[in-house]
Amino acid sequence: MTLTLHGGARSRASMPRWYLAEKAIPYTWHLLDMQAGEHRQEAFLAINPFAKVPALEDSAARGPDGEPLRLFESGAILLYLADRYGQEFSTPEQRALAEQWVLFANATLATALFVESAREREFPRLMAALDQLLAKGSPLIGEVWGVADCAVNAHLAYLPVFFPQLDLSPYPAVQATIEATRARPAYQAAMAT
Ligand SMILES: N[C@@H](CCC(=O)N[C@@H](CS)C(=O)NCC(=O)O)C(=O)O
Repeated sequence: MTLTLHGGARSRASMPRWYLAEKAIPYTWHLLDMQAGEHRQEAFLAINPFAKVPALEDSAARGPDGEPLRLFESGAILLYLADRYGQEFSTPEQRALAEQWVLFANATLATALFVESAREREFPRLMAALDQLLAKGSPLIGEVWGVADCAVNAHLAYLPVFFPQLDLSPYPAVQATIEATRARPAYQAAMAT
């Protein structure tokens, strides 16, 4: 197994775990005891000096130091997996569109959800536009579920968990996407730990 994913329970590591499960990419899962501060210890700081999960090691690839490739930031990890192991991109345009959606999810959407001061202003605008885009019921790019869907739908599926009081009824396509995401066996497997 060349890939090792480091993460914590109920952490953003669930996003790359979901992608790996959907694409049946084998990997070793290293669950850090974050309650005990394992992510702040020397062994993990060598992988991510910022002490945050997820982080990925790929012993089949080399970083600039000649050591196995080490990556942090869930978005960078997702895009690397999609490129190298999901074989999602054969043109720069395909890669750019996937990057657009992963950055949208991890920066724009995440801010609208998790930064309280932005939530009131940004959330309804983003949800209304997303609802229209998702209404066609197909993946965000092309016809096959991919990294863009993983990043965006993982954030949408956080909504009922973190904000059960939010009324999503004005956004039926978002609601349907959340339900469909939660029904996927790979998603359930990724969320199980
Ligand atoms: N932008 C980063 C955020 C990573 C992040 O904040 N991870 C949290 C867990 S979900 C973490 O490691 N927190 C530990 C800490 O900050 O001490 C990503 O998407 O990977």
